[in-house]
Amino acid sequence: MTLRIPAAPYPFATDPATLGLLVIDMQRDFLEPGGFGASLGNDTRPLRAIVPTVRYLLAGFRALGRPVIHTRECHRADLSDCPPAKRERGRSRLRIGDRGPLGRILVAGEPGSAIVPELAPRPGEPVIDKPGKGAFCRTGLDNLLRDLRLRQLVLAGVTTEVCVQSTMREANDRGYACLLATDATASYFPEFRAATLAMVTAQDAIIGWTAPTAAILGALR
Ligand code: C5J
Repeated sequence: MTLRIPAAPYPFATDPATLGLLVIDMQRDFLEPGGFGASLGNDTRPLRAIVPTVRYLLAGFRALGRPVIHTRECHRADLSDCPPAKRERGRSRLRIGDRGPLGRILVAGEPGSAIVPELAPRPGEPVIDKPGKGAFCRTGLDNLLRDLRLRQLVLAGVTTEVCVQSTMREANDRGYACLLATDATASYFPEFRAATLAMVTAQDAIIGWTAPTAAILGALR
């Protein structure tokens, strides 16, 4: 069965049996004051603002019985998977692995690395911990998607131009057709979000498609 989801730059044709939802890095470290994003001087409010929409998208996929996969950007406690070039980047006082108000920054198992409670993974939903910006880098995501027989992804999460875009590009190169939910993704920089939405859809979907959550769920229902 092929459905057409109204999307930019043209409708996204999908066989829902091959479609899953990938929610990127909706973690306290990016969304809350005291976390990694805030330590870099960012205002976290634009990221918090999309929580209800991501929740609605999650609820839609769960109700349809389609797979939902979550990611978290975080590192092992010994930082053995954090390249020095990543840890040393920037001029912030607090670095990855340092103790901040939400525990050790971007370290697995610390309070800051958790997905915000409103979007908590349900039992059985895979959670991919990733040391990089792209979710395919040094993770088992590709194998997981193959095991689940997924060939198409709806993407949501933060931040649009960093981890979401990196992951969408990696997925596209691996042969997955990607649809980014425009109102379920956010950036600390609204202009970077807008630029990303424009650049992924340019040249007749060079990286993929974009559509609002209501259009995605409306077509799938
Ligand atoms: C960043 C992310 N921005 N999840 N991570 O460092 O986009």
